[in-house]
Amino acid sequence: MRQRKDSRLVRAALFAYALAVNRLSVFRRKFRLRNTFYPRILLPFACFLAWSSASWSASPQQNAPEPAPKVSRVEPPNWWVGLTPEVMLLLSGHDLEATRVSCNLPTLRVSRTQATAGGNYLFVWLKIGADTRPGTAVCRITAPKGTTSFELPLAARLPTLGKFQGLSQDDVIYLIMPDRFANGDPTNDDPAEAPGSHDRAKPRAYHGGDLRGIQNHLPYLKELGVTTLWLTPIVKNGAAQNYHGYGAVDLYTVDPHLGSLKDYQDLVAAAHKAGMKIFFDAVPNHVGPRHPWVLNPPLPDWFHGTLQHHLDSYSPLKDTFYGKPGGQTIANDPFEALIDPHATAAMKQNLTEGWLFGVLPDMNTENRAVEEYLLQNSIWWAEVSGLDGYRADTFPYVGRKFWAYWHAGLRRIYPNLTTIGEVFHADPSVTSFFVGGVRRYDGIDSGLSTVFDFPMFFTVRDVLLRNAPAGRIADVLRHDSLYPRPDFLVPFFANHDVARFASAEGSSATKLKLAFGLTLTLRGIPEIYYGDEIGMPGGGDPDNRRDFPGGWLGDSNDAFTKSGRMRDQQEIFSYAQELLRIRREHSALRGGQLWHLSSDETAYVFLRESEEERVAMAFNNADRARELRIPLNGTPIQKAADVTVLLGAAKAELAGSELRVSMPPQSLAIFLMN
Ligand SMILES: [Ca+2]
Ligand SMILES: [Ca+2]
Repeated sequence: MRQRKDSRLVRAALFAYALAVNRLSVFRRKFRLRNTFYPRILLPFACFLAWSSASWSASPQQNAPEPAPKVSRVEPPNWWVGLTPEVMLLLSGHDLEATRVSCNLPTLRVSRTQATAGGNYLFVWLKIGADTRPGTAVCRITAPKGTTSFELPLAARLPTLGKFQGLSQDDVIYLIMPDRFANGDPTNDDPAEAPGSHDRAKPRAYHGGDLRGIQNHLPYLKELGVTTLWLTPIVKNGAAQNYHGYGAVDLYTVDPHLGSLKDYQDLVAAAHKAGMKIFFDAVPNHVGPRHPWVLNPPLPDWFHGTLQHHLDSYSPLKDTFYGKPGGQTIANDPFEALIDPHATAAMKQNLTEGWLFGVLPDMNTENRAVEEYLLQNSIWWAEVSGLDGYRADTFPYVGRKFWAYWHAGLRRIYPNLTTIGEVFHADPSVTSFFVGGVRRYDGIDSGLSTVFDFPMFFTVRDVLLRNAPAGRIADVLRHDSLYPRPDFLVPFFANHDVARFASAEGSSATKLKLAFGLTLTLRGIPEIYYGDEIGMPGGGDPDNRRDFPGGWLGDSNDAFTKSGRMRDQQEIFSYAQELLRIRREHSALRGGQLWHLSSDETAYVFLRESEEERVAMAFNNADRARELRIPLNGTPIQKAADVTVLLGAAKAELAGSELRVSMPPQSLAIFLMN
């Protein structure tokens, strides 16, 4: 299962690019490890995790349990009437070999139970009759060693108006890592249950940012002009270094460093009040290595494999399999086999059933109870908070039947919810395959609303930082025909898994502005990574997750306010703000059809056309001024009589059937065409 390391080392050595844009989040950090130091570091690291997880979870079981059934936990902890006809409860405890479970409300019916793991778990499927009234059900468990009971609060649904909104092309997403944005509540910095986890001097420790901090700065985000906040996972994580949220130990609790469930509910409500939306980062592929399930799974096949015996996620396919000698795949996982109708199960299994990086316990999403658990968990977070959509982590690593089931279950209740999948790949034929709205060769429609536009991400960075031909932008865009809804794609130039744009080799303030300009005018619903609007620096993970200046009491630089921003921060901020204002004021830049006008080695010019207006965007990547002559015959603006510059230092005029644009070096301009 680890035979791939040599070829990956070769790939890493040959393709510095893969390391320059390396995808280094919690998992992505391990990706780099596997490319460079895998045998030396990752293996001992995995052993350490296994050991620490073992010592952490096993200790409570060393005491012999009392000889009577006991319920220590109920998941979900509460539910709603009028939401679903049935709820599957997962009870944890001991001696739960129930012979009978019954609840005190006559409209609740226990349809089935299943005790597992020697009585450590009990599944209870509870039918909720249509005439059930809100209240707390008390359910009694009869087992061979005695009886016990548990409670299940069943609430009425709150009004749904203004919740579960989903996205439209009017939206702009802003990605926040809550631990690194703003500290709104210093009392939760170092929770008693995770002593010593807080240390701002350590890049992989918790820094104290929290949900309250985000809520406090909604006015700043509103002033910038973004509409939707995607927060990296807020569920409880189990290790001091899991500030990023991708190592869950409890899928029903807010991480205590970030605040309480009430804080999350307050944040969503405050965002909605401010006309903004909140996205939740869902991670059904895996939990953290310290999740108690790892040593004591609710079912023998709760995970794909066990801690001792599992596949890792590395594809057995060599790059040459698809004729890419030397590993032409760049900084992404080899998802090609997953979209290939001719690939055997063996060629796909590591990706969908392997433990990510050989470490992260992979949920057996083919198991019906696991499916149900994960869907209910997502319904619970939506219902309890009113959130507006899900970002779906590591999308290709999860079986497609699961995604179809998950989406169908969510959409039955929340038809407008938008979901955005992470498919970290440069090839649009790969990314588009995972989007829903169409049945693929396997007969499955994943249900996914859209994906992040990773092909455009790679291209924008290549063009701006490495002077790749500007025409490559048009080359990505021509593949839009592969997507059911290309107008819903999410273009971006940075996220929490890659080095900050401002610190990438070849970058400059000018290039950063160009990255904003392209991302905010191309089709789709753009995403901005927190701090890029003030040109925050940072290398790979975790350096790309520095604290937002001004988010902590005593920060000498407060970039949340105009007076506190340094001159270079303000320069980028006002440029991004201006672009967002222009986008807000011009329907063509949000939902308009995109037409190529001209494209070559260093320039790309395109038009956005809505019913109301036509807006042209010209981009010159050359380090010299350029005069562009763009023929307009046969374009939607062939009868244009007037051109007005909305943004940029370019000059434009109409001459006969031509648009003549003179552009300064490395510049971008937006024109209104009438
Ligand atoms: Ca805090
Ligand atoms: Ca998986």
